[in-house]
Amino acid sequence: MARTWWKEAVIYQIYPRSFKDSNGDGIGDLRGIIEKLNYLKNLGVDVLWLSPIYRSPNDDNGYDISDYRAIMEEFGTLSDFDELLAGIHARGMKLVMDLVVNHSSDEHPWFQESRSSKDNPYRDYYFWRPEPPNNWISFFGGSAWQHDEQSGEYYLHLFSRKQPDLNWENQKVREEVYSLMRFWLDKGIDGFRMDVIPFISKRLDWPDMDPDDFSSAIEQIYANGPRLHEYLQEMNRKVLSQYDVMTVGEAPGVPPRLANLYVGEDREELNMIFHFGHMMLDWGPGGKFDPKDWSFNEFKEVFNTWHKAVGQKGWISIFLDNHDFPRLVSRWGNAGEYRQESAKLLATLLLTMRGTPSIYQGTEIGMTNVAFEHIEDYRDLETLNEYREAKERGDDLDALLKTIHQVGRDNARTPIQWDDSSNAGFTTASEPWIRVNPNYREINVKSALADPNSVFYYYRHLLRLRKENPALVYGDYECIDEGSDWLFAYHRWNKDGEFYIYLNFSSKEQNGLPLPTGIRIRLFVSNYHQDASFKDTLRPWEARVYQVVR
Ligand code: ISL
Ligand code: CA
Repeated sequence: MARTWWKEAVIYQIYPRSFKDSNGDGIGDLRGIIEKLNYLKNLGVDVLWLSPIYRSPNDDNGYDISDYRAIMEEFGTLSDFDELLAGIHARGMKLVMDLVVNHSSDEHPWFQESRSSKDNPYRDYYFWRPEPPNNWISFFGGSAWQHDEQSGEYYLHLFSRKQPDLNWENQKVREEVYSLMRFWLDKGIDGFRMDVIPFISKRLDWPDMDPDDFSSAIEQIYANGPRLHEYLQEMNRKVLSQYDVMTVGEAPGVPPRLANLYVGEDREELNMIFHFGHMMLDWGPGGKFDPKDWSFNEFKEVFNTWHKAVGQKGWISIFLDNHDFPRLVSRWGNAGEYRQESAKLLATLLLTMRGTPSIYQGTEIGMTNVAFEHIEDYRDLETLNEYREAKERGDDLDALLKTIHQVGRDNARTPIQWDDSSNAGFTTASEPWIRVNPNYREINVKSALADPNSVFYYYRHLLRLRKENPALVYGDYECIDEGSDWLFAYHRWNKDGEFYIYLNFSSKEQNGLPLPTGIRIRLFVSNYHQDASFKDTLRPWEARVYQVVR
């Protein structure tokens, strides 16, 4: 496979609203990020991906953009942005911006014009119909068609009603997008993470969905529309190919068999996608608030299947949490007794799997889910809409609150815990925009930096090892645990090196580690102090990586 910088890089995702507040208004901002650049450099990540920082009324925390060429007032100014970009580049890191162009805000001038009358020149920038042509349900609840008083028609919104879907059929819309992309690329940014990019081409025969199976509709109805690849190729030809930048498409609804249509090296579309195989494994037909059981072997199978699907032709990005999902240690590890061990085990998976890893802010110190007792403490519109609808239906609200504690997006959106002072050192304001997780006195950056055994230093160590060992980036991958219900074990190898990785996904000591025979191996990294008596036993949440001595 061709070597490229974005395959070797490690991404760090910043959710600016919750990262660091520099001016005491309770909201994270660009100058807060500037303050912490040395911290991120010290961690050893290469690419900073910022969740949206554009002007926005914040119905969906910036994923609803009203001006693609301006910075959100709360976050700062364009000159703060220039300083941030220069500071990132001066440290040898790169900056990736979020590109949210499946929809805009309803407060964007395009939509203001579009809704003003049926013959406005911007009418066709969005999808208007006299009656809803189908039964589509929006991601954030209710019909995906919203009646608009002004012109008496309905417009399409796959997300909130303040996020109308842009009409990519219209060449003018596409040119507007390419032009705003050039605006940022010409400033010197290093790429884009593309929000719900598989949704931009709509099925214009407007097929009905199965109203009881939202999860299947994502793939069959919303994603992978008829003109999608034509659009991505056009975007690549007209914009991306003119710059040395990376792209990663957020790809809910893209099944493995379609992966290389997006990321195959011969396709000239995207460099990588974030797939949702493991992230939606626990979604029942009703979506995330309708959780279903899943098995550990299904979880492993996702990685195996995706590896086979992209093979030597394409590339993916690996992530285990982000701003839309629970904290990885609460979801797949043990956030209690074995918080540090399991956080390190998950770091091992993230950084030794094949693909470009993406670390979500706070994960490097093992931050956990939060369980607010009162719905009033939640901020995410998805959570609040679900709660309101459940109340209208007369559902059990205590049960829903428990589900929110498990799956809600605000789990990942509480402020970064910088130290043990009030509000975790995130802000000097008495009230941050969302409450800090009460466990900040124990879990925070300051204490992680003071403890050589912390999750932070484990990340830093592994990030270095990954840089020094191209086999961990480009090497082939094979799962070797044969369906164990506690062990995830795999082999990574190429001409440069060879590794065996063993991960005990349980809170029990486990025997019978299938170590390779007939070759010499040495312990390369582990999340426990090593003791020879544990040779083929793994302690709770123990992770061990062996290197083959050649
Ligand atoms: O968490 C989810 C909803 O339950 C995901 O399905 C999520 O909505 C989906 O992955 C798309 O996410 C992206 O686009 C949304 C935005 O709210 C998310 O924050 C963003 O990551 C709309 O722009
Ligand atoms: Ca601020």
